[in-house]
Amino acid sequence: MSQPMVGIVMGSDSDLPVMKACADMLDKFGIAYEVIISSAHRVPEKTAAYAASAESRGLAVIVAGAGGAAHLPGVIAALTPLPVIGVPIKSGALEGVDALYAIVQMPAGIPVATVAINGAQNAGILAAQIIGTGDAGVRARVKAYKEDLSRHVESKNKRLSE
Ligand code: RP5
Repeated sequence: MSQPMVGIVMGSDSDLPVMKACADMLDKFGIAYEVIISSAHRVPEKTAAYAASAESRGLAVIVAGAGGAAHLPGVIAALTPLPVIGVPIKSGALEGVDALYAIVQMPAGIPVATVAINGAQNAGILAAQIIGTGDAGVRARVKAYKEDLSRHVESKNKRLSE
């Protein structure tokens, strides 16, 4: 098993069905990752220890997903120099808008790169793009992925004009 480059963290196992899309993208780009459940509220010490050790354990990027009062990405970002991507998870009465606001409205000095509500797929792509800045192989796979997207749109246009 190769050294994980991305830590995928989520507040609850109920977030797993959404966060799987991030893992699927990393699989596609050939990037090793680890997955853990660690809530900023239910297990704050575990979350702090995870964030504080992430850099020395060789991670390059952390993707953190949480719903509701979603403090997980921000707390992790406060405790690591690594880039943190936050995924607001749709849950409860406010359906993810609460999580979006909690994750995106970080104070100056502690950024979290926030994707859309349930946007775990984009979080995986963004993590690959960050890793790709220093890894030509990953960058080439991201490029190929984007070319595929554009071919897909063009094939739809072609069908429309037939
Ligand atoms: C958050 O509360 C989790 O990230 C999850 O999205 C939400 C609900 O958690 P569970 O009650 O399903 O464990 O902390």
